Formats: sequence, C-alpha cells, structure tokens
Amino acid sequence: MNYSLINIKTCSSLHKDIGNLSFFEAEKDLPFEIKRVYYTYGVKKGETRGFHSHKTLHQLLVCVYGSITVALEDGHSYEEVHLDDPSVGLLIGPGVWHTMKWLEDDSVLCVAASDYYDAGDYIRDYYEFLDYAENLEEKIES
Ligand code: T46
Repeated sequence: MNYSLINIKTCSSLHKDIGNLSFFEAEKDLPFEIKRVYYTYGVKKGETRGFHSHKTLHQLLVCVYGSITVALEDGHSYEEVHLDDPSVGLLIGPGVWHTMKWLEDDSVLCVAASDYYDAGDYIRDYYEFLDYAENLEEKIES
C-alpha cells in the first residue's frame, strides 16, 4: 500500500531535560515539496474524520499531541497505524482511502501536503475510490 512510517528528526533541549523538539525541512526530509501545512484539533475522543482518498496528493501526517488511529485501504488490503508519538510521521500517497479516529480528546493532527488545497483532488465516494484504485493499479502495471 502507498504509505510508510518515517522517523522525524528529534532533539532534546540543549541544557536541561525540558522536552523535545522535532522538525522536518522542505526539500530535505520528505519525498515531496511541501506546499501546504494544516492541522486538525478540537476533536472529541471517538470521532472519525477523513473518509476519502486523494488522486495526486502526497502527505505527511503527524499526531503532535494525543493519540489517533489512521485506517488505510487501497482496494485490496486494510491496515491501521496508531499515531501517538510526535517524532513519527505517516506518509500517505495518492490512491489510499483513509480515516482518522481520535483516541483521546483534543489530539492534534498536523499535516504537510505536496500541493495547495484542491477540492477536485478528493475522492469522497467509496465506490468511486474502488474504481479509481483499480484503474491506478492497471496504469502502474502497464
Ligand atoms: C486529509 C486528512 C488527513 C480547506 O479549505 N483547506 C485545506 O487545506 C483543508 C485540508 C481543508 N479545507 C476545508 C475543506 C472542508 O470544507 O476544510 C474543511 C474540512 O476538511 P475535511 O472534511 O476534508 O477534513 P478531514 O479532517 O476529513 O481531512 C483532512 C484533509 O482535508 C485531507 O486532505 O487527507 O485531513
């Protein structure tokens, strides 16, 4: 499936043990150019967002506070990734249906995206997604 987990560079504080600092840099740390950053917050435990796939967009998802399960599906397989560590990021490419379930109140999901917001890049109908995923696979195979 078109996703992977990456470690985000992380430093402790310089002098005392007062927390960590994680960072990723444009053109260095991600396999795409960052054109947009957004974050989702104020979501209650048990709520699920997402329910879509992207046609071309690449994204890095980081749960910077709390705990979120991301469910991923490509038309053949289903996998779940648990994000609860700000030093771990989930890269999701095009053609992956994803949902994000909040496991703790007020968890925060931060996303770096390869392009500007475009409503036309979303597939929000599950059956349309299945057709799209099948065609994408045929294109890759030929
Ligand atoms: C994704 C997951 C991980 C904008 O106007 N600009 C933006 O950059 C974004 C991301 C959204 N919006 C608008 C579109 C909707 O009217 O914000 C509203 C909520 O978006 P949506 O319901 O798509 O939010 P999520 O949390 O279901 O999905 C978001 C991203 O939209 C999506 O690309 O992959 O997070």
